[in-house]
Amino acid sequence: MSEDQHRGGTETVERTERKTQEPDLYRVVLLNDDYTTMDFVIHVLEEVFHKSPAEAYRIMMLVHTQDRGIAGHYPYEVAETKVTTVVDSARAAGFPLQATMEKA
Ligand code: TYC
Repeated sequence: MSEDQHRGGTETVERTERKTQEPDLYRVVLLNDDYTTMDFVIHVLEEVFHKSPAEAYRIMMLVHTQDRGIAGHYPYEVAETKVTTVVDSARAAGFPLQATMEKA
């Protein structure tokens, strides 16, 4: 028995936090437009967001019919880089495709 317990004192128990903190996540959202081709959006979803062809088609059609759709959830800087990659590659291909990020 410790000195504190023996004398009826209080004891502070310190424990090192073992769980690693999960980072805040951000949704990367693709927006619909009338000019970007469906094939280009599918290509972006496969190459930038690593979606399967079936999942890429599903998300593209969701954006096409609902005006927006989530491409994925990422930590802040990853989401930022993906938005830049999408917009830059769309511009390079001559498309107005837009992507944004928002806190999940
Ligand atoms: N609406 C476009 C078309 O009809 C296709 C499209 C889908 C564009 C998703 C952007 O994020 C988008 N060609």
